Amino acid sequence: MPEKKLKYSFYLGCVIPNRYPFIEQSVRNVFKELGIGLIDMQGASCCPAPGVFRGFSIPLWLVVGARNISIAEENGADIVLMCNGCYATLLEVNVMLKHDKKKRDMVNEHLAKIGREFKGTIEVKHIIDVLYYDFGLDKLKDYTNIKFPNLRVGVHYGCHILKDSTHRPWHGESEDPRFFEELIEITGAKCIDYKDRLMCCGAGGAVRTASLEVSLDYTREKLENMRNVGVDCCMVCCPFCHLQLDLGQVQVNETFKDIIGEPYKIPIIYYTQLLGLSMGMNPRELGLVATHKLAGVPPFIPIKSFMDKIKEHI
Ligand code: 9S8
Ligand code: 9S8
Ligand code: COM
Repeated sequence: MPEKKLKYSFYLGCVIPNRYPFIEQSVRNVFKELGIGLIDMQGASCCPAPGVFRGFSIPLWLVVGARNISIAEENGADIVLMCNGCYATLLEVNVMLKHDKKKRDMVNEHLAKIGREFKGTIEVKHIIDVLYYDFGLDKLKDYTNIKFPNLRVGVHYGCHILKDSTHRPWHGESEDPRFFEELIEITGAKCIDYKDRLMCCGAGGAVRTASLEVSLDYTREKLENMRNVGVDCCMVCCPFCHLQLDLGQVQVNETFKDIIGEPYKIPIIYYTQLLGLSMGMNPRELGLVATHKLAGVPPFIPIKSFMDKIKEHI
C-alpha cells in the first residue's frame, strides 16, 4: 500500500508575513520537494502571542487560539507552524481545551456567536516536529545530497520550542536537547557548542517591545558567546528569534558599540534554508539573497559570508 501523504493546515503567524516572508517561501518550497501537502488557513489571525496575550487574559488567549484551531479542524488537517511562540500558544490552547470541559464550554459559548466551535479533533506541530518525527530524520537524510562539513553552526533553539516540557514531543529532552543539532548535522554541518546555548534571544515575553535595551543586552550576550567559539552562522527555527538576532544584531552593534569591540556580523539562517541547500535547491527558492540594498528589508545582517562558505562545497 502506498504511504499516506502527509498534509497539514499551514499556520503563518504574524512575524513571517510581515517581516520575514522568505521563511514561508523556504518552508513551502522545501515541503513541496518532500511531498508534504500544505493547506492554507483562511481567515486565521494572530495566534495570539503567548508572552503577550496569555499574560493579560487567559480567557481571551484561549478564545482567539481556539478560533484559529477551529479553522484547521474545518480543513480536517493538523496544524504545522514555523514559530516557537505560535507553537506555545496553539499547542497549549489545544491541549488545555481538549482536557478541560469547563474551559471548552466557555470558549465555545463565545465561538458560537460567530458560528464556530472548538471540537478537539486535530494536533498542533512545529515544522521541526514534523520533519523530525512525522517525516522522519532517517528519511530526511536521504534527501540531503550536498554536505557542508566546513560549515560551523551556532544553534539557537529559542525558549518556546522546549518549554514548558509537559506537552512537547521531545521525550524529556527539554533540558539538554539534541534534536535540532541532529537535524542540522544531516546536512554535514558542524554544530559548535557555546556557552548558554539554550539562553533566550532576548525578544520573547514582550521584552523587546517593553524594554528594547534589556532585550538587546541578552542578544549581545548570545552573539558574544557564539563569536567566541567562531561560527559561520546562527541557525534558528523561530521568526521572532530570527528578527531579534538579525535586526536586533544591527541594533546591538549601535547600542553597545563602546563595549563590544568589532561589530557582530553573524548571518542568521532559518533551518529550512540550510535544509533546502543540502537538498540541492536553488538559493533563490529559499529566500537566500546574498546582498541587497533595499532599506527595511531582511536580512539586515548580510549573509554573503555564509553563502561563500556554502559555495566551497558545491
Ligand atoms: S502570531 Fe501574532 S505575534 Fe506571533 S509570530 Fe509567532 S507568535 Fe503567534
Ligand atoms: S523569541 Fe522565538 S522562542 Fe523566544 S522567548 Fe526566549 S527565545 Fe527568541
Ligand atoms: C516569542 C513569542 S517567540 S512571545 O513574545 O513570548 O509571545
